[in-house]
Amino acid sequence: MSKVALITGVTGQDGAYLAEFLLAKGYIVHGIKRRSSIIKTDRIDHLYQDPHEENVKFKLHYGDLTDSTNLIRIIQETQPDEIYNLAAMSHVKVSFDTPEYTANADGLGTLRILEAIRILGLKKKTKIYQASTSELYGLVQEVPQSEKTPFYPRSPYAVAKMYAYWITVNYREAYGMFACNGILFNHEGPTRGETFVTRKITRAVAKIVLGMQDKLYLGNMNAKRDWGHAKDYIEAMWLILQQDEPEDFVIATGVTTTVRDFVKFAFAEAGIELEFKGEGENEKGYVKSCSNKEFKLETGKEIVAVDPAYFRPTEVDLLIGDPTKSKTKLGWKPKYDLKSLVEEMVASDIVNMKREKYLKEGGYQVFDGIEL
Ligand code: NDP
Ligand code: GDR
Repeated sequence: MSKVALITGVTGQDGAYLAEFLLAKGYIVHGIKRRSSIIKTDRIDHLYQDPHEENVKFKLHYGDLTDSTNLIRIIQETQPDEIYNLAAMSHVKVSFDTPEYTANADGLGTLRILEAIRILGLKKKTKIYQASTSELYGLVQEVPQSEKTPFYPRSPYAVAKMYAYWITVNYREAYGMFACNGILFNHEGPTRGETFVTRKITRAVAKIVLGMQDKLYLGNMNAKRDWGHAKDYIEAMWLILQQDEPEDFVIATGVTTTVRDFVKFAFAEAGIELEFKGEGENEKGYVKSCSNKEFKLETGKEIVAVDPAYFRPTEVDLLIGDPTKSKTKLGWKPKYDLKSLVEEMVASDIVNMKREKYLKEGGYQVFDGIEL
């Protein structure tokens, strides 16, 4: 008998990778997606199976984490062995603009899933993975950050996720549920949302070298993040639910890098050496040399600048995770390092942007997104 998994947030970066991973393991995968005015299933289109056919292994359901009746019904219908709660308003900066919604979806949404399991009498059957985050550590208390490091959240997003973290622990302790937190540090990839900093940078590298954009505007380039690849991290989610006992795990690489260095590494992938001058709001990045044979950028050209609009009211300055527990207990080991991550993201965005440029030049309308 195939195991059954239910993924909330299946249309997101992690949800799509996880669905693919679980299908390859022989699971029947149910995903919850939100209704939207245009179809936004690009990340899972390659997994789609016509529901009219027999033996369908991947099924989508309309739903929302803010609607308990809907969650109870879907969980009752699908009777999952494993639930991966990945759905969230996941953008830290946007959470300052939509704090109440973020608390509802990211905080109470988790409670709704846990309660649904309890109401439906599934607490002995269904294991739950909660997508917790390194944002919980917020204002630096100690480095590297481990499962024992105290939390000090610095955004409405992180505060909502802190509720989700503790309600998961509480339901485990109060009702004996197999409910676990994966405290995942930043993880990226070619399908990362376009407004997270890594993808914003790799898209800009591609657009700048192809002459489609002049400059990349960023916020705080001094922030340091422990960046890994989403493909490695979704495997850890699965491993967490395959343990004998429910526990919480930090998933990280243990290496931290500034946003500025990520910018340098990304442009270097396209053969452009950058030099930064100035400080704070006046810092700028210039072309020091360009060895790329296909694209030419003139030396001294200013291609990176700071826009304070991207600063956050309260920032998380330094994240660096201690993955010792996940390495020893889960046997988890990432396959990607930062170099191979940046390489893959830049190469993918150059292909994406070449296609976009070609279509535009051919007179086709291309939805380009809005720079945020
Ligand atoms: P994404 O932003 O790419 O995906 C979020 C998903 O949640 C999307 O499918 C989105 O749907 C869905 N969603 C948002 N709000 C709701 C709602 N109210 N009801 C139902 N679905 C909703 O995030 P990631 O894939 O990067 O992250 C997955 C999870 O892991 C998130 O909870 C995130 O907070 C957490 N996390 C992520 C890390 C990272 O570095 N990527 C690190 C640590 C934690 P739609 O497509 O319709 O917008
Ligand atoms: P983060 O990711 O907030 O860590 O949350 P993001 O990529 O948005 O920011 C990382 C750091 O880069 C700085 N930064 C900018 N960020 C964005 N988005 N845009 C900019 O122009 C810019 N310039 C500088 C930020 O200030 C920050 O310090 C991600 C999300 O996936 C969360 O859901 C997840 O929980 C955490 O990672 C772990």
